[in-house]
Amino acid sequence: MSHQTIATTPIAGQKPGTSGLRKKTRVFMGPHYLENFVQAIFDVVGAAGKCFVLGGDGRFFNAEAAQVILRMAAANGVARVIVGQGAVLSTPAASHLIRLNQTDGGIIMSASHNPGGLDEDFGVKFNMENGGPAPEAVTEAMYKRTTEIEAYQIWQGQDVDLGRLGRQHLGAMIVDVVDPVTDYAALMESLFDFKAIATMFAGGFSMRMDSMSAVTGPYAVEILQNRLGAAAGTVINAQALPDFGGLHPDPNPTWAKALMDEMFSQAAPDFGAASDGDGDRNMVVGRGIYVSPSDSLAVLAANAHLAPAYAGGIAGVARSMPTSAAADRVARALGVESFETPTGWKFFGNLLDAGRVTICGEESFGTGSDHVREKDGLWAVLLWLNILAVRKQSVAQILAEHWAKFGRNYYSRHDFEAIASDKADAMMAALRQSLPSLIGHQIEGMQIAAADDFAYTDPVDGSISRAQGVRIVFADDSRIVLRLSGTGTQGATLRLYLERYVAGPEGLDLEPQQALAAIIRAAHTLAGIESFTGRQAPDVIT
Ligand code: VG1
Ligand code: CO
Repeated sequence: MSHQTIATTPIAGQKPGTSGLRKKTRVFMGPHYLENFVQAIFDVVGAAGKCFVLGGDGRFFNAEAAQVILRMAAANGVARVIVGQGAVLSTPAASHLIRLNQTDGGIIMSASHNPGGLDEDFGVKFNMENGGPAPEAVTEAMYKRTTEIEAYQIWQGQDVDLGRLGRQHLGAMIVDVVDPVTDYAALMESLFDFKAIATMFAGGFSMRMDSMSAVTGPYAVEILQNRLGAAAGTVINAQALPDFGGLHPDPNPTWAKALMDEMFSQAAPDFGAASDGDGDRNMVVGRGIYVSPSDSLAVLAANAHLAPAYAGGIAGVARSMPTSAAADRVARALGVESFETPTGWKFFGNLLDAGRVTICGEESFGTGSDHVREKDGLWAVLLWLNILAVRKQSVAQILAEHWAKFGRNYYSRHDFEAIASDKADAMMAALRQSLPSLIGHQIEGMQIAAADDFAYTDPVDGSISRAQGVRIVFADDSRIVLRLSGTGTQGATLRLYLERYVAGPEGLDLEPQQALAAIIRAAHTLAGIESFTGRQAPDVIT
């Protein structure tokens, strides 16, 4: 083994997006690419004497990248790294290990819901000592460092045996290989009433969990089948594959279509769920009824007190700006604070650390709480199960009662994928320019009451994040939001978010696309989607 200082030059474009640096796998495998970024991480957060967690979602190049990161950590003077066996950790499990072991942070290898494989995507992100994604100021500093990097440190020599549990050494650095599931499963058991859920399963309650050939397979099998007694075969696509079986590990009605079909069939189980590549997202489906993520957040907030961990009530609720306002109505009814943050889990960290909120969520199938500092797919599934076990009602009944009490926020997101970046940028620029003139404007029989580009001032540290998405709000609180994705690796993805509130008691059972039809038309007209991008219809509707 020898310590080497390798000369390098900056590589353009190593700018982390909504959730870390994501690129094509071949780009990450290119000369110095991974090394430059990892050195930039160590240069910004420090390495000497520190302790980090390391793991990833098991996608193609995960294990090789882990060896490089470990050899660089050793050469940079890191004292100890806690690695998931096989270099695998779900994102929430990694967040938990950082907190449990009070480490100085962690490196997570994942491109989450993006497909995996040699010709697909890879990603790396850094989480802080609170377990949460690095805030913008830190990721900006990492990016800046990549633009001036001249060398990186690495040990040449042997690999760590990541299949073997227990302690090893790499030079002077300790490497502790841990089971990826054990600590996480224990955390879940400490939060929820496993006895009540197990009793429900024992009573014949049926469930289908689609792990989408991604990281949650072993977690879901251990927790749902082994600990809670759900029938064998409850978890499908339970084996994590490096290319996710060639599918999109994105838990939404489009990519989890087999699950949707089963849940809407004659033989549907009582409850269905799916999770994404790195295990932080969840989709929840009842027998014959889909739960929109925004509604799921609201229902979880309204019912969290039914689970032991939240029996004392919740401090507050936070949602990302494009997420529907359904959760705000729950917060108001509970008499707790609610917050609207930019897209991306990193914006929830300060609010969670400060104890201002307990439950957070995003419209993109992400919900979580103060138990970790990431969204957590299985956590959401277990909270739903806990609620179902206590209320002894179906998902459909719970939603119907929720809407009857709070009204319904009809909601949908339309994604237009792989648009030429210059066209998407031109569309957003023109839209931003037109905002002041839109206020008071009539369209589709509705009046525009407000139009702006969302800027967020963090209530805890005062940091400001601008240009987080265009909001067009109508007089009846209906809403159009447009922003460009920060997780894609090819061209631009336009996300169009649509929302309309109906107070009830009439009109609570419409089909969402129909309920939103006028708002969808208005969005196309106001943004000129077709004239700028050539697209008439979205690629994915959720
Ligand atoms: C998307 C979602 C966002 C989520 C992010 C990371 O970002 O919209 O809500 O936090 O993915 O999720 P964007 O910039 O593409 O809209 V994950 O599960 O991919 O880490
Ligand atoms: Co994810």
